[in-house]
Amino acid sequence: MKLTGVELRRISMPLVSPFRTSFGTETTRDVLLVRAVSTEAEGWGECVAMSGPLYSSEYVDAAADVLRRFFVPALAAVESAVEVGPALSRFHGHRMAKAAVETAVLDAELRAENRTLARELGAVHDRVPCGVSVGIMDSVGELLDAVGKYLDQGYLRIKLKIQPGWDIEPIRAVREQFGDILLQVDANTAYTLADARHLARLDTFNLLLIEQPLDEEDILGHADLARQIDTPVCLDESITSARAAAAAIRLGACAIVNIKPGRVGGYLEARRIHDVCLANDIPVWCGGMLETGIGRAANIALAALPGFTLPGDTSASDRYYRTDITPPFVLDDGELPVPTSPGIGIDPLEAELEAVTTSTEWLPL
Ligand code: OSB
Ligand code: MG
Repeated sequence: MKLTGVELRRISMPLVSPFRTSFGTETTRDVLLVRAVSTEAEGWGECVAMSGPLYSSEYVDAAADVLRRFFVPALAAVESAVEVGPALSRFHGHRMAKAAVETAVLDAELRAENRTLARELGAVHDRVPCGVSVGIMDSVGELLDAVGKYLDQGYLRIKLKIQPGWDIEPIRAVREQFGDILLQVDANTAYTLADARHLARLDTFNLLLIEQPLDEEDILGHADLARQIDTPVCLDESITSARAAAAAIRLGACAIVNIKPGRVGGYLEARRIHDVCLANDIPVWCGGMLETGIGRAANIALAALPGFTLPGDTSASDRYYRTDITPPFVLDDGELPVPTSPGIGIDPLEAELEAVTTSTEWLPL
């Protein structure tokens, strides 16, 4: 496969409702899409970087810049997706940008060979169970309304965003109102080890896990915390590679791992993390970054691998967007179907894509 160029496309996607976390509130997703064009096929990748460096150090303008100036020009001799990582390995960091372009090349390659991403990665299911991530709200009443609506829609697991001042009370209220549902929480690094005794108060709520309570670099802190609380600790932000996952597991910093392909540099590294976790009996689940249908399709393929034993943040399109840029993913009995067409298995809808596009840039190779 010979790459002829890469298109960077920025789109602006209003969310159906503001999504509030401990690091900020998102009302419109500013997404960078990457389209890799080869002599035989073209492929898509979605960059998960957000508008500001709040979830991680990456942000969407930086991703576009590093792709334009460094990554795309370095791909001139690349003939396969497995060559993208090595071609970019001298550049530090920027895993979200790397993931987007590697995914676009992988999608193009798989389409050219008429193979699906799910099969390529080693998927063993044709449907995946879905959870939903519920943001911080202004009141507990508002939260209960939101959770009730999602449960009515069939979501199999609820994740509550928490932060100091929004933890015990909303969790207790959800448990009291909805009983024995699968329930977990995500702090996005909002606590410190000094909060260990406070976080031990969550033990009584029988949560599936607490996600990333401490700073992303604080692996030892998570290991210490894990010894002081009964709720299983899950890492998100800290897991930047298979090597980081192996270290966190060895140190006892996590009992469960959230795998986000964008955060770790792509689907090939995501599969390596899955393999490391499976070999260590560490359950994994597929996280999300409020993706459009492009990123969602690929995430669902990954979530169909055997180690993904917990429902993911792989919600239906209408949880995020009134109109998606692809045919929507629709929840069926709490599950989404794994795409069966070649590559990521879905194509953008031309009119919908044009309607939300704010800029495009063609980078010839
Ligand atoms: O920490 O998992 C997170 C969204 C944006 C950034 C970080 C996170 C999230 C979510 C929502 O929790 C996941 C989704 O539904 O896509
Ligand atoms: Mg998280």
